[in-house]
Amino acid sequence: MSNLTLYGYGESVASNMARLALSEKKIKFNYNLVYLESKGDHLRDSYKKLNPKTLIPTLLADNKPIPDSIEIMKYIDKEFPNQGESLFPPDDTEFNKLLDYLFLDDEKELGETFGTTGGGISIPVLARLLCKRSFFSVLWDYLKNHGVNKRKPIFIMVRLLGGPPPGVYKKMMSFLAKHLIYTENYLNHGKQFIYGDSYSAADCCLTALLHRVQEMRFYGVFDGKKLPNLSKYWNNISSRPSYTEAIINYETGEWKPELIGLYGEGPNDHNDLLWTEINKLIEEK
Ligand SMILES: N[C@@H](CCC(=O)N[C@@H](CS)C(=O)NCC(=O)O)C(=O)O
Repeated sequence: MSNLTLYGYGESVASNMARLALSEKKIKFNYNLVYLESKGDHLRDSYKKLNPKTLIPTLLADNKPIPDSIEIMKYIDKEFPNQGESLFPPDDTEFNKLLDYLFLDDEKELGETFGTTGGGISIPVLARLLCKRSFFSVLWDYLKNHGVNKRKPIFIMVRLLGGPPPGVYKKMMSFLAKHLIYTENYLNHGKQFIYGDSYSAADCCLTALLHRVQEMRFYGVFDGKKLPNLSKYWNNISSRPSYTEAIINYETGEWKPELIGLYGEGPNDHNDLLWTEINKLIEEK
């Protein structure tokens, strides 16, 4: 059996996807916490050697680094075929299309897919964490060390403004509304999981995304009223042991105070806008 170490961060959508997969496959691993915006641990040379894009997660398997959540899922599914859930159906174009839509694709624009929207809706918290560091250390670190060129100006701008650039978060609400409705309709198939009757890598992605929706205090999405399929799906998926094991148990605690600072005990300040967008789409149908 290989010796596995995961490099990840608690409140990270892509790390949650990989940890869910490890949990569903009942695989034990060592864990290395890499602090992102608040400290910039992922931008250090030692981590860049493992993951040249300076993104998390990375799985170290017998000293071989495997960057990217989907690659990690593929690797463990192949290495441990008879353990836990089987995450990938044999070559299936429809499944691959769904996965492309749900995973956090760092080549795509924020909002383009559900996966990248998970990053977009997180910006208010990321901004506050970045603001724990001086503007010049963020500027220097991201310009010099970040491995994805198109992310550099985004993080620097967000640090400068202390929040999302004007209009960007509003735009994220219309993307999020669109993706929630798309997923709600996809689930019209009435099956237990997003790709049918068995749990798959697509569920790892969707669970992490829906958790982020809830974490960012978008209320009413899972109350069963307007999006009944999503609510049913969420109840099912969040009651699996993997949800606690892979997501809740790994929270660093860095996000909670920032969310309270942003929204107190209430909903996201764009919650009403999200619902205006969702209602518009429901009426158009
Ligand atoms: N395609 C990658 C995306 C990974 C990714 O974007 N990770 C985020 C955290 S969820 C990250 O490392 N952000 C830090 C940064 O870009 O500086 C994957 O699925 O693993």
